[in-house]
Amino acid sequence: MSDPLRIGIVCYPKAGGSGIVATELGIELARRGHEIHFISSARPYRLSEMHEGLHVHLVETADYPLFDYPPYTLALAVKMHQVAHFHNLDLFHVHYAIPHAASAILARDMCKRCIPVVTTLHGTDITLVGKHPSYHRITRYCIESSDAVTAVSDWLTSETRRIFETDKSIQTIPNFVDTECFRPGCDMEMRRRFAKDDEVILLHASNFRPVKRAPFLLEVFNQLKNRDKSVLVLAGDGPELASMEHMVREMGIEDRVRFLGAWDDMESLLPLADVFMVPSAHESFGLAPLEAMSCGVPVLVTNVGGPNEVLISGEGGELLDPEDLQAWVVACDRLVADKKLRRDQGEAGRNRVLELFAREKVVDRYEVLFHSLMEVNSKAPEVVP
Ligand code: GMT
Repeated sequence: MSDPLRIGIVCYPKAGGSGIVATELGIELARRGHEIHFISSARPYRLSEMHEGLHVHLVETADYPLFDYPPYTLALAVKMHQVAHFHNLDLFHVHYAIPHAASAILARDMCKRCIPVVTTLHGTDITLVGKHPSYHRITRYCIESSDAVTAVSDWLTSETRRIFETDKSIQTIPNFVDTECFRPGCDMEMRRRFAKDDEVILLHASNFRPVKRAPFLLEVFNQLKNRDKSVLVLAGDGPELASMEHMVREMGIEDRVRFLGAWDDMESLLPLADVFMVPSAHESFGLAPLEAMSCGVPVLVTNVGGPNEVLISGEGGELLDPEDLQAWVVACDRLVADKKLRRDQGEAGRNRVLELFAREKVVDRYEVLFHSLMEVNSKAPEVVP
């Protein structure tokens, strides 16, 4: 084993991809003997059990009548500084640029020793929030001031360079999945809670934000030739859900669409599905389809962004133009009608995940990066307080 490190990981605690990746990374690093300190506003979702070497530090914001909003970014910087001081951290690894990278840079400046900051860009921190005029300059500053920057796909790396006109070195390290946890194997008893044995389950899971374009799936479903042989299952919670319930009633397809709400146990739900669908306007990576592929479920995914690096059309599913309704209807009908095609695509997808996105291989790359920063740091002059 390489030298154990003490790492402060900052992430959003909610059920979003960036928080999931940060948490799974921390768990695996702790398993490898590193000491991991999660610093967040709440216990990270997916951190369901504690393992040796894992610690959680909650950020507390103090409110005051003068504040319109309590300044979380500052409270986070202070907590990071405290954790670095009391636990002698070697580095900070922050997930999602805003505001985590800004807090990390402040915390690094407050520390008497030099603690490298690794910023991992996940997607909307660049493509939606980071490019907003209110955050553009600070996001660029944070990217350029980080000691190392990673992005979850080559597409996100080049979008970052384009949007921020920066030539900062950005290393692509893709997302990963625990292929033992996310594996094929359908629990028929559980499946019967959603569909009859001869019905096909089409599944979508997301945070139902506009970028996911989940309402489009209702249009696809409504036009399927094989609609009466299938059930559309929608897992997750978010801003577009209420209007989708209304659309379902308008379309008269209530008996074929199941809304599950927020769903924690994705590794049990995904293997029940026959097809997994994500028609987003863009995805920097697409962690949910990766987890579906790992479960041997064929996916239909947007062809805008990182999914082009995760999937090859015909090997695990299809990449589709998110605006092309007919293409989605045809691709979906084809899979609904053909069980063998679903099985072949599912197997090909699982093999691709095992080859390229298995947790062990990807976490090795983070470990190499962290150790390279330690080497650079050991050669840096002492910072005088
Ligand atoms: O925007 C979201 O849907 C959530 C966001 C997150 O950070 O929680 O997801 C982004 O990061 C994921 C993990 O790296 C990626 O798999 C998603 O593709 C990405 N979302 C988008 O780019 C829309």
